[in-house]
Parts: sequence; structure tokens; C-alpha cells
Amino acid sequence: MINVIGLGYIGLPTALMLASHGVEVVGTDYNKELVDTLNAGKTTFKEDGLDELFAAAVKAGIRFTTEYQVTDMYIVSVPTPYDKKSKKVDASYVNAAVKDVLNVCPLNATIVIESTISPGTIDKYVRPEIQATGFTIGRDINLVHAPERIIPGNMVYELKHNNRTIGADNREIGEKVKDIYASFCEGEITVTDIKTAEMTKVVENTFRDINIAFANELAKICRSDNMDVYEIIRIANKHPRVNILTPGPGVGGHCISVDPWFLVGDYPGLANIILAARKINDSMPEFVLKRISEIMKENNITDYNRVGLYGLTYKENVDDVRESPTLQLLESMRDHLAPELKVYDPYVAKKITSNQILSFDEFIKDIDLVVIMVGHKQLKESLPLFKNKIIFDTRYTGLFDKAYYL
Ligand code: SAJ
Repeated sequence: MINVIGLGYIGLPTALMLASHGVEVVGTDYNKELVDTLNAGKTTFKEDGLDELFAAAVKAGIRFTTEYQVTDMYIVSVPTPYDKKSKKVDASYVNAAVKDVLNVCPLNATIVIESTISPGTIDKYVRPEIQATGFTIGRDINLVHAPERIIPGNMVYELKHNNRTIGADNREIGEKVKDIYASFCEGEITVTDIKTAEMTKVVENTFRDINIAFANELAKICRSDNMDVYEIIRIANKHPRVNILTPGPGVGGHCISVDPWFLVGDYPGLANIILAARKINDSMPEFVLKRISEIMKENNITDYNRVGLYGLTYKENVDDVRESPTLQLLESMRDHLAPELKVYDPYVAKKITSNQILSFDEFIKDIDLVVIMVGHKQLKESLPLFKNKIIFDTRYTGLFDKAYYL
């Protein structure tokens, strides 16, 4: 039996996937409300295919509880936030979960850590925690790092089809864990050592952050000299070895806007491009704000009440608002003591910020300028309601005949 610890964005789909592929699984989370929701037959967030996967896992016998189980394999997928000041990974949730596992697990159990951690976290924090309890790693407890790679919005598909990395101290244990993941994962699974697996995961997200930063920097350069960045990117991308990403209002989410900071925090003075990229991406909400002012001026709009932000999530078609560019923009407006702008998001049904409007009709009716912060699918269906509005499309959705861009 496998005990999955932490039933959030990664732990839940992973537990469901294992269960629906014939592995006996118990999911554990310390949040009783979350466990109660799952036991009542409901999932806790929206994701394509998740409900179907949930139904299949329940049928296969998955159980959810707040209790840690006595078993020989644990998968820990708890959050790893970073300390905003030191920019270092905060391994306290991982450590707490490992400690709880050690209280119940039998000798020779395997603890797999899925949570994203910076290179060296297992050596620096997790090993000492285990050793302090008197266990010898490799004899009494086996340690493995199997970082997830799935993208919100396409999680269920990617869980099945992406390649994976498994880092282990010992090849035999690595192969054993590989076999478990291979129950559902059709991609290639590479077995390596723990530090390499930690570093690889962070490097993947840093690669994407740097590439998005390049596109964003180009948008700023082109804006300053009246060039069309989208046309330039489109043409440049016809080169066989060029593939520039799309500029946007910033980088949000729990991964790409966070993981590169681990490298900056741990390797100051060495992580230079990485730091510059982070700064560029973090500057984008301010850049959008500057563009909003320009567009307001150009159209003689003086009242911020006539401007609305469409989209609160960090990207399209997900309900996740963590580190979202819209929230960053609102925060920066607050810092400037500017008035709150109206905000609407079809994926965010609960009020999470003061000037959020919960109905699209209410939102759209009294504004002149709509700033598209996220290109949700719903935009397409509501296109007629955008008629006669001034549009600032920070996502370059291609849906509007006439719009302002970054
Ligand atoms: N974005 C742009 N322009 C682009 C692409 C993205 O502005 O051309 C923005 C998005 O709008 C969003 C942010 O960047 O705000 C990040 O979105 P994303 O879709 O690129 O990635 P995430 O954060 O949802 O998921 C990433 C993925 N990593 C990579 O693609 C390298 C995913 O595979 C990881 O599993 C995930 O991070 C994670 O959990 O680490």
C-alpha cells in the first residue's frame, strides 16, 4: 500500500492515478475539511479529467484520511514555499511530514519526496531530521526524490505521458519506485541520484522563466521604439533554431515564479541571468499599469472606475491564483495609493480581493476599458459583450479586431 501525504494540486492527482491503475492507495492530509470533501465524493479543485479520474480511483478503493498509515512506501507532496526575504526554500512542511511518517513507519520503509525542493535540501534538512531520530538512511529508511512535472490545465494528461526523474541513493530502490510510477506513467523514467533530481527540476522551471523573460524584455524594447513585438517574434520563430515564447503581464503560479529564486538564494553571485530574468518578469505588472495609464490618457478616460481587469488566475483555464500577475498588479496599485480597479474572473467564484465583481454582466456593463489579463476560454463565448469597449489585450489572444497590446 502507498500512503500519499498531502492531497493538494500534485498529491491528489498522483494518488488518484496510482489508485486507478491498480495500486492500493491511502491519501492523508492534515486538513480535515479537505479530507471530508473528498470523502463526500467531491474534488477540491478544477482540472480537465480530474473528476473522471477521481471516480475511477474511488471505484478502485482509494481512501482519504487525516491519519498517517503504517506501510512500506510514502509519497510526500506537501508545499515548499520560499522565504520571500532570503529567497530560500522553506522545507518545514516537508520536514514535518517526514517526521510524522517516521513516527509510524516500519523499518525499511521508503519515503518518496515529490515536492519541489532546491538542490541540497534533502542533504541539508531531510537527512539530519531522519538521522536525529536514530534511523540509518539506506538501512532503516530509504529516501527518494521524484519531482513532479505536470502543468496545471493539462495535469491528468501530462501525469500519464510526461517523462519523469527519480533520484535515489541506491539504484535498487530507485528501480523499485520507478516500477510503482510506471503503473500509470507511459513516459520515460530516468533514475539518477537525489541531488541531480532536485537540481533538474528547478533547472526546468528556471529555463522557462528565462525564456519568458526574454519575450517580456523584447516587448518592452519594441514598445519603447514603436515596433510590433508579436510580428517580430512570429517571423523570428520561422528560423529553425529560434523559438521565442509569448510576452505577457507577468509570471505567476507556484512554480516558475518561485523555483528560480531557490538558485538565486543558494548561489548568490553565480545565478545572474536567473536573477535578471526574475526581475524582468516581476516588473511586468508595473509595465501593464504604465500601459493602462497611457491608454486611459489616449482615450480621455480619467476615472479608474471605468477600467476593469479580466482575469485573476495566474494563467488561462485554471482556478489557481497563486502569485498571479493580476494580484501583483493590484498590490502595486495599492503601493502607489491608486484606486482599486474592478476585477472579474469566471474561474474565481469567491471574493478574494476587494473590488472583485462576481458576475460578468455586472463587470462589463459600467466599464470602458477592459484589460485582458488572462485569456480564459470563456472570453470567446462573451465576445459580443466586448463590442464598443476599448480592449487592452496583454495576452495577445487574437480574439479582438482592434486592441492595444503590451
Ligand atoms: N507565461 C507567459 N508567456 C508564455 C508562457 C507562460 O507569460 O509564453 C506565463 C503564464 O501565463 C503563467 C506563467 O508564465 O503566468 C507560468 O505558466 P506555465 O504555463 O508556463 O507553467 P506552470 O507554472 O503552470 O507550470 C510549470 C511547468 N514547467 C515548465 O513548463 C518548465 C510544469 O511542467 C511544472 O510541473 C510546473 O511548473 C511545476 O509544478 O513545477
